[in-house]
Amino acid sequence: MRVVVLISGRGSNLRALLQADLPVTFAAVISNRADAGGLAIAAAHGVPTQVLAHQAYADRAAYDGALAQAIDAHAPDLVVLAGFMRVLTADFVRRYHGRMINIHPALLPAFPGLNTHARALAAGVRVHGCTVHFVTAEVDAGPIIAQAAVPVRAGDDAEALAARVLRQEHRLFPTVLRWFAQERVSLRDDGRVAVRLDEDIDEDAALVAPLG
Ligand code: NHR
Ligand code: GAR
Repeated sequence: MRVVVLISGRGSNLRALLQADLPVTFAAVISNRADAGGLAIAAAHGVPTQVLAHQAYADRAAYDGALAQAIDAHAPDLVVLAGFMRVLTADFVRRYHGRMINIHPALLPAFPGLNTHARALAAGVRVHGCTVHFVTAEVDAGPIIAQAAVPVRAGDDAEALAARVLRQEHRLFPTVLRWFAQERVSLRDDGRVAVRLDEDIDEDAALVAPLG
């Protein structure tokens, strides 16, 4: 399975994917920002990198056209958004229907968009987390593949909560990518996600927070 990863920044999720020893080929890492820390991480793993600066394009459609060309040159089976910070046009999203995923730092459908951790704290939720979902035209509204939850703790600020969520992102994203490599995930025609796992299910499993 050939994978192209899109990033904008630090690249810690990219690093988690690259270090997970997955049975996939990372064909390229593409960033919309030249100063993204993730570019050096990719290079250190021998993965080709490319910068496609959005400022160089007249509008989102022009940028997304160039981005699609850059991606398609690598003939990926899957496009992975790992901290990619640009909203993508509907035409672009349609092109990769069923083969583009994103990791979002909240338990969707709660807190789509930006500044999720501060908003979760303001709302007073006791459980927060991260979501891997298929990308559709509506931002952060695509079919959910998997989620990981963490407790919100007394005294948390956005930074502390973000760090707790990020640790789970680094577990969840490689797990989901492994499922893709094993052909266990698909987006059905009715828009629902099928995940085929053979682990036993604990019917009484629950995360309760706060625990006292
Ligand atoms: N595009 C589509 N069409 N659908 C999705 O579900 C997308 C997407 C593009 C990115 C990631 C997403 C997230 O996980 C993602 C999902 C950026 C913004 C945003 O508002 C929102 C959601 C996400 C990523 N970006 C600003 C913009 O004007 C720029 C912000 C910046 O550069 O710092 O594009 O949260
Ligand atoms: C991650 O927390 C990711 O979920 C989030 O940005 C961070 C990127 O960190 N993504 C978004 O907010 C997308 N809008 P990383 O560059 O270290 O992986």
